[in-house]
Amino acid sequence: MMLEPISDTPRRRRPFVMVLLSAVALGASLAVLQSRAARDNVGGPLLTEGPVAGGQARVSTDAVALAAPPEVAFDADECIHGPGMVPAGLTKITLTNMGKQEIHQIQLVELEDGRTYDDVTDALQSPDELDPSWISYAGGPNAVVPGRSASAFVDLKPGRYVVICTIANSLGKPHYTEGMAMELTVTDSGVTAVAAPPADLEVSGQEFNFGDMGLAEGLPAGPRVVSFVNKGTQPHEAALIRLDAGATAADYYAAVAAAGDTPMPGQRVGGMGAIIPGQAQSFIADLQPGRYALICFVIDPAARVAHAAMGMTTEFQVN
Ligand SMILES: [Cu+2]
Repeated sequence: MMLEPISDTPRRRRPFVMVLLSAVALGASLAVLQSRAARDNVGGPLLTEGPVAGGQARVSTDAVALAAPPEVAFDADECIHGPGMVPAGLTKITLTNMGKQEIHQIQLVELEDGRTYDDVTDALQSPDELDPSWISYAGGPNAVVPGRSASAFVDLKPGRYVVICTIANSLGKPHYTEGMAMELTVTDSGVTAVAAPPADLEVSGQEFNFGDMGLAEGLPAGPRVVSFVNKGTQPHEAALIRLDAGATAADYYAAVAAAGDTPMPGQRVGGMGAIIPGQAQSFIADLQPGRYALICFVIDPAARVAHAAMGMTTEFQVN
C-alpha cells in the first residue's frame, strides 16, 4: 500500500501465530494491568507522560474523572507487541520502536463485514486491488526511527482490527508480511467518551495536499497536539519527518522513492497513520527547533504512485 524507506537488513520470519499467542496472553492480563494503572495514573497531565515501558502492554483507565484518555502501548521490533483486546473509546496509543535499524509504524485497519486478517494483507499486496474501498484505515501512530516513541489519539469503535506495519524491508516486502501484524479486538466499554486534547495545529488532508496550515510564523517547540482530518475521497496519512538541516520534504520523498541504500535526509518521528475520508484523529508532535515535513505515502489507485508524488507534502518551521 505504501512506499517506505528500505533497509539492507535481511529479516527473520516469525510465524504470525506467535504474535497471536502473545497477544492473547497480554489480553488475558489486561484487567490486572488496567486496575493497577488506574491507581497510578489518576488525573495525570496528558503531555508530560514519558514513553511507556518497553515490552509490556499497558492500559490505564482513569475511572474517576476521565480527565485524560486511557493509554495503550505497543512496542515494535520484528513483531508488534501489544494488547489483543482493549475497551472502546478515545485512546492514547503509543508506539515505541524497540528495533535497531528499521523504522516501524502501527497502522490500524478495521475488519468490517466478516473480513479477515488474510483478506486485508492479500488485498494490500495485490497490484490489482490497490487500496480497495472496503479497507477501513483507522489511523494509529505513524512510523518512528529506532529508540523513539510516538502517540496518537484514536477513537476506537467496538469491532475487530488488524494492526500492521506497512514499512517495506530491503526486498520491498511490507513488514506485515514478515510477522509485523496482530489482531486487536475493541470491546464495548460503556465508558463515557473523553474529548481529545485541544489541538495546537489543525491539518487537513485531501487530493493532493495538506491544505493551508496557517503556519507562516512557524510553531513553538515542545509537545504539540496536531489534529488531522481527512477531507478527501481517498485514505490519507500524515507522516511526520524531522528534516536534516537544508533538506526539504521533496528531498525526503525522493530518497524514499529511490530506495536502496539512499540515506534519508531526515527522521520519521510519528504523525498519523492513514484514515478514511471524513475521519479525524490527532497525534502528539514532540517538536524541536528546525524544519519538519508532513508526507502522505498512500498510493493513488489510478496513478499507481504515492500521494506525495502528486503534491501531498508540506513543510513547517519550529522555533
Ligand atoms: Cu494522501
